[in-house]
This record gives sequence, C-alpha cells and structure tokens, in this order.
Amino acid sequence: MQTQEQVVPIRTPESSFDDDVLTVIQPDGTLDASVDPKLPTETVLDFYKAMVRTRVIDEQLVRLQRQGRIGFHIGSLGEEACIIGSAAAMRPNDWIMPCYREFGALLWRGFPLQSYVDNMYGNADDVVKGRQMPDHYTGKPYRFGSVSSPIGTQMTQAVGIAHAAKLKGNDEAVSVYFGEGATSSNDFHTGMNFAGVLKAPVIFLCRNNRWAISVPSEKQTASKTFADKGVAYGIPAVRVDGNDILATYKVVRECVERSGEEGPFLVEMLTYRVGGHSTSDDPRAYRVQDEVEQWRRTDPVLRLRRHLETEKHWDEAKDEAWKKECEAELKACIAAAEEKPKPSLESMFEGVWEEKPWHLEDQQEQLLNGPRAKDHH
Ligand SMILES: Cc1ncc(C[n+]2csc(CCOP(=O)(O)OP(=O)(O)O)c2C)c(N)n1
Repeated sequence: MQTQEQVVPIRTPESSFDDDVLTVIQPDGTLDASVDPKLPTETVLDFYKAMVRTRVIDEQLVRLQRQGRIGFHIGSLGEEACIIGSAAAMRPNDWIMPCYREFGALLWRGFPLQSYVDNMYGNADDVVKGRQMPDHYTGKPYRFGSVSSPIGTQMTQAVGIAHAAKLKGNDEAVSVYFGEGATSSNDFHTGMNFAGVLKAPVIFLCRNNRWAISVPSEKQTASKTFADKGVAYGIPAVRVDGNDILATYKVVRECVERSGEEGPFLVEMLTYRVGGHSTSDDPRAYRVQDEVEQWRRTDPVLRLRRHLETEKHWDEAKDEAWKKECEAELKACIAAAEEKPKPSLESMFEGVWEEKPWHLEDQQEQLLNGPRAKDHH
C-alpha cells in the first residue's frame, strides 16, 4: 500500500524569504557597496534630518498629550527609516495612502508642519475641520490620502486609485502603508487579490513592527513571513531591513519603477514599534523592557548618524543645532495652534457636497438660528 506522501503532492509552507533581508548600512556605519543606491550626500543628509525632525515631533506630542493639551497621538518612534525611506522613493506624481503612523511621510511631501499641528488640535485651520481624532490628516495637494482608523481600509482604496490611474493611462504608482496586524484584515485580502488580478501599480508597504497593539507578530499568522503572503496572491514580494533607510529606499524605488509594467509588489519592512501603540496604550502591560532595549540597538536614526559621521558629513555640533531648530519650529507651531479658534459651527456643513442639499440647508438654519448658543460645541 502506498503512503499518502507518495501520491498526494502536498506542498508544505516552506518560506522562500527566510534569511533574505536586504541591508545596506552595516552596523559599523559602512555601506555594502554591492547594494548601495549611491544617492547624493545632500539627499542622505535630508533623510537624516527628516528622521530627526519626525522624532522630535513624536516625543513632544507625547508630552503634550500627557499635559492634556492634545487628546491623542499615534507615533512612529523606531519606524522613521521605513516610513521616510519609502516616502522618498515615491515619484512626485505617485500617491501615498497612509495607515496612521506616517506623518513623517506627509511632512516629507512638503505638508506644512503648522497644518499637521493644527490637525493635532482640531482647530479652525485643521484640514479636516476637527471632525476626526488627532493624527487623522490628509493632504490631497500632496497626493496623500486620508488616515482612516478601521484597519485595512486604505488597501482597497489604494488599489482603486492605482487601477483608475492605469485606466486613464497615467504613469502613477500608489504606495500603501499598514502594520503586519492588518494582514489579518478582510481589506488586505480584497486589496491584494484585486491588485494581483488587475495588475494595479500598488506598492503594499507592510511595516512589520512586531506588535499589533498587544498581539506579537508570531501570533498574527502561521505564515513564516509576511512577505510569503504576496506569493499566494501572485504578487512579487521582498523583505527589507526597515531600520535601514537606504535599503528601504532602494527596494521601494525599484518596485515603484517596475510597477507600471509589472503591477503590484509587497514589501515587508522589518522594524520595531519602540513606543506604545498610541498615547492610550501602556506596553509594559504585555511586553518585556529587555526586548525594547535590544531593538534600540538597531535604532534607525543612530544607524544613519553613525554612517554620516563615519563619512565625516555630520557631527555632534550639527546634530545639536538641527534638533534645536526642529524644536523651535515645533514650539512656534504649537503656540500658533493653541491661539486658533475651534472650527465654526457652520463648518460642519462644508466640504462634503458641492451643492448643499435642501435638508442640510434646513438643518444649518435650525442650528445657527435655533436655541443653541453659537459658540457651543
Ligand atoms: C477593523 C478594526 N479592528 C480593530 C481596530 C483596533 N485597532 C487599532 S490599531 C490595531 C492594531 C493594528 O496593528 P498593526 O496593523 O500591526 O499596525 P501597527 O499599529 O502595529 O502599526 C487594532 C486592532 C481597528 N482600528 N479597526
């Protein structure tokens, strides 16, 4: 009698990605010349400055939340390289669809810091008129989509935008960020499936930061890697050291350039969420501090700084001066945001309809002329 192994060609889920992670910046600060994207020094300095600026903002926003001056912040501490490196790899006409940790990508695109801080305060100048939680920004003129809290929604939206661009004959790619936890959402399946079938030019950027709030990545999936998931949908996938900004830039840039002809790519960016999930979370309840300390040693900001210092392009004095500049810029934006009024009552009726329907006209009139005080929120 034959055993089952001899007749049934069952394929075991062996991973083809096990040790295949691209790194450019070595721990001692030197570059692996065979994979170095060879960017101009000025560009690499811009990367570093953007990462430091993002970190300064992150740290200050947590303080503001603790002081009760803003309600919430969801940050990118430890994930700056994969966020800024991938944003920098997108071409000016490409679209970026955020998850919720990507304010660094939005600022990289040129969104004014004041507008970002206004969003944190939900004041009259907030782009979403105070209708969302803090950190739910959007920047259409910057080709940057809107943060939406329900996990995964941005993936199907990104595929729709990419498919539309393709139908119009526009040479535009769309990148979309999500955490590894979001690979368990329905929208991941729907988005990946449609992107694969339609060959939509989408770069799926999975920030594998090891934690989905309190769920560790090893409990998120039985797949060996998150990159493996691309293979199932017929989507080429790659793993990259997400704490190495040059490696992330190189990988994402190649995917972007090929996406017009070849369709979607999945990039698993290996990183670590150093902070809590958000200011509403205390990670000490579910993870050991030792783990965080270990990851701090691969800190993306220190890694790039070590490289720039090895090459004599940066030093302690420049670092101090740049941090002070970032702090002063942020302080001025916070002071201005705190002076601004709340959105007006009538702003509730703006920004959705090109022509306001009669029932909204009615409701607006009732609200503004009714018994409710005009400054009531
Ligand atoms: C559909 C849905 N389910 C649950 C939540 C609550 N929630 C918010 S963030 C989060 C974890 C997401 O983890 P991951 O996708 O890995 O991203 P990360 O926060 O680590 O960047 C969960 C479960 C939600 N926002 N939407």
